[in-house]
Amino acid sequence: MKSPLLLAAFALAACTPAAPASAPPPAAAPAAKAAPAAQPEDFGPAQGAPIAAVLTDAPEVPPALHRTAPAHVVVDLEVIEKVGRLADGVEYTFWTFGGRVPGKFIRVRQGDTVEFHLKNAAGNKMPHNIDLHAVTGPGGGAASSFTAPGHESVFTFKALNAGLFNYHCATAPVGMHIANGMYGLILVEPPEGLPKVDRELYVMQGDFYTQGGYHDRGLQPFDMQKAIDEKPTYVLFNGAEGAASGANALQAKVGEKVRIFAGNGGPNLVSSFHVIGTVFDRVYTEGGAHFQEDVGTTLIPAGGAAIVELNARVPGDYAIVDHSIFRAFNKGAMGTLHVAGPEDKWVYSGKQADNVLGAPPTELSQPVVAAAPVPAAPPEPTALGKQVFGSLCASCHQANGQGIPGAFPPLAGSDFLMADKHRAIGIVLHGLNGPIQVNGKTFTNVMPPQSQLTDEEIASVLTYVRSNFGNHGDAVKPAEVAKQRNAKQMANR
Ligand code: HEC
Ligand SMILES: [Cu+2]
Repeated sequence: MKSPLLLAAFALAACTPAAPASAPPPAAAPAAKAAPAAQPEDFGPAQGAPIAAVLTDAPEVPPALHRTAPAHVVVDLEVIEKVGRLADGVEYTFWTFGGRVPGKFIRVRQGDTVEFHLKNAAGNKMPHNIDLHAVTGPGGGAASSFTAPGHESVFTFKALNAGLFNYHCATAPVGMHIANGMYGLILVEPPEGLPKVDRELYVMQGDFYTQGGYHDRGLQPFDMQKAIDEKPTYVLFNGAEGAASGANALQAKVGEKVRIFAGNGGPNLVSSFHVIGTVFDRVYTEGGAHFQEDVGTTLIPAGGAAIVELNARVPGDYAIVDHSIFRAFNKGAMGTLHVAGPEDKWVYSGKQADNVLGAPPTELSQPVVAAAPVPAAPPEPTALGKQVFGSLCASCHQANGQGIPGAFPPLAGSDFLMADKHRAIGIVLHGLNGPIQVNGKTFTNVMPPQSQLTDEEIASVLTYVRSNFGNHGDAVKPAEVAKQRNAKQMANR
């Protein structure tokens, strides 16, 4: 007996104009084949003359389409291999879709017929292709777009699914092509478009693998082993350190609804995408059709994307980070959203007080007025002292000993440090629990003891800080450190 489903399919096929005149038996005509016109993703034929797609470099986004019918859209994208800035003093040979990293932003409408022209510039050394995650077809287009330098490949696809999609080169070694910057985003708008916002921005993260270390200068070659080990030297927004901060910061105004198309090219890392000091009112997770609301940090997979929206309400600089946070502070994954406009104290007050808490004043809290004695010839800072300072003290007291107001007192020009050599030894050995006065400013923080250092290390680092950063003090000897260490140990017996 025939199943009711097959019978229904047969009946449908019989009354569809596209069906063959002599209908084959139901078993040979599965439902999907029988009624192509009834597929929900068929948006009808392209209307009007072909349209050239507007392509933009980050952080610009092509304007919303506002089209009411599918069109035949032509995308012209050229691969360019070129040396560019990775960080200050650091250069890299990027392979790009359109001359920059990330690649050009492409915007089409669901149902569009997209005629894709991939050009590989004549001066390039490598063949390239493109895999667009918005494409339904082998390799996402890669199977039809392998292109030698000086050539152009053409293929056409129907944008069946709406969403924000990653695209990338998929030529072997694929990871290397992506690591060199070959990725970008394509937005397929739903027919009704995305809800209106005041501003749209394009940000894309990528991890980079250089043979030198972070900030090692010069032209840095790609390091395949680091890439295989997934140990990037840099994690960057928009292809270079500072490409989305400082003079390149993303701009918005108070009162605006801001939409960020956030991609992650990888090749390896997934991104813990966050904009410090904001909440995403909406996140179209993974760039898909549905949104989640009220999100702090969203995960963007390598080869993925997310659409995030926020209301700019309070002026200021908002750091855009990969909240896998060492990447932000030590590998470059830091951008800025600058919001300009009037304050809204109702939403955020700014600092209202700085109150002193804690223990009653100790002897250390007495202001030190005596100036440091100036010896005739300050000792040469030893290499050891400089090294201990750089690897330990500088993390709190800062690279040039300038400190951080309200948190870490300065060692540079510090009256407190210079007034008493033996007290300084005691501070490094046993730590310090304020309040103290340094150059007229009160500090009420805690410095942990650094007694893991040897007598020689403590003597060297104190000699170093007491004879650098504008200080002119005499040397500290290891025997002086040993004496205090032993005295404390005796006292503790
Ligand atoms: C974890 C952070 C931290 C590290 C690491 C650290 N310090 Fe401090 N240091 C502090 C803080 C905080 C204070 C102030 C404590 C207070 O408010 O009472 C301080 C105070 C001092 C002072 C006295 C105040 C002044 O500015 O003269 C000296 C001297 C000093 N540190 C030297 C060092 C040296 C040398 C090292 C490296 C061996 C070092 N510190 C490492 C946090 C640190
Ligand atoms: Cu490539």
